[in-house]
Amino acid sequence: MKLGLGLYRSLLTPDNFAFAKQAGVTHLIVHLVDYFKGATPNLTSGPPTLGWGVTQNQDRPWTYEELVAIKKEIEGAGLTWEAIENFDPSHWHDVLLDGPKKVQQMENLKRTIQAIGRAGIPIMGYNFSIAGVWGWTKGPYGRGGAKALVYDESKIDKATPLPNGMVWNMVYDPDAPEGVVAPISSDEIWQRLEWFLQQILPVAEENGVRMALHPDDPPTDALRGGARLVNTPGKYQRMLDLVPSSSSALEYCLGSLQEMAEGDVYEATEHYGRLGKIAYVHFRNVRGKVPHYQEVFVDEGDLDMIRVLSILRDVQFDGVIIPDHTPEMTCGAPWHAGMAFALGYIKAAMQAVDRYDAGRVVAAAAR
Ligand SMILES: [Mn+2]
Repeated sequence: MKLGLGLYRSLLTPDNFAFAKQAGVTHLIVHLVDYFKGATPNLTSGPPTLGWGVTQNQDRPWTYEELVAIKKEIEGAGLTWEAIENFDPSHWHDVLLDGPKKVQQMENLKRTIQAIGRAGIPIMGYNFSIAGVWGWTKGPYGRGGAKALVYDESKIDKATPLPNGMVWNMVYDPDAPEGVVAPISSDEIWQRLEWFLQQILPVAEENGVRMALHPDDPPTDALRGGARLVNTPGKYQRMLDLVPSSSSALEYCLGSLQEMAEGDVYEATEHYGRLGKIAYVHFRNVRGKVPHYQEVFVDEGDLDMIRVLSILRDVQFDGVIIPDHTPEMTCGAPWHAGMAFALGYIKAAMQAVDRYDAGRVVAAAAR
């Protein structure tokens, strides 16, 4: 198991590379969608861990040259680029929405996967979602007043329609005509995913890239008129069976899985881990489930993180584990402090499960 950190494009700086290395990180997951465009990054309050804004790539696919330039910087700092996390919504809004540019955007996505493979980046994480990560509130709800996210359906109207020009919680067309996106059924979203997988997976296989799907966050039945996709752990299997491929894998988000109304995260981890389908892990803890849950520090949620790690060790998971969004701590660098806390916890937990007998750890966790 390897320790990683997720960084946004504007955070790919020498200081943040040093921060990562100091915490024992060896691998980076990079979000190339930059939520800071048009606004000054406010690093004292930290980057938005969940995006909202206007996309800016505007149909321009990432190029091989741009990826290689970023890779050089990462490797120059002694780190390894493990994965890109998320397409820019402007690259594939019509793939998600079944819109008129769908085929053209799909061809661009294929070229993007070719560039990613050629650049030697092994994983492309994606979140096949209409509404995206939406409906949460951020406030001083965490331990000791740490700023953390709460999802409470009694406080929102989860059917609030999605305006035209928006998908995945970001605006891709600020000039879209007035109106809202029509409701999307569960069958429709699964058909769209199937078409996407049929198109992308052969190209991913050919180019040595694994496509890793993030589950729904929040994992409700539907959000903003769009049915959700992987909102139970079992639906990950449905996705894998839809278009079988050695390049189809999971961006395994423990927090999202634990938020789901049904399913057992320990069983799921053993199942998907044994299949070798876990591409990388979002290490996040949570208290509660849909329709009401709260993101918490990794040591205090409903999920026994040490037990999960011991299962990952038992199934010989050899990939990268990164902190996910984490409560922000009160200091001059709230985001960095939250990450450092999570990284330190994960590092210690990895050493513990590596060094001590599997049976004893599991037995202790089950008591
Ligand atoms: Mn996640």
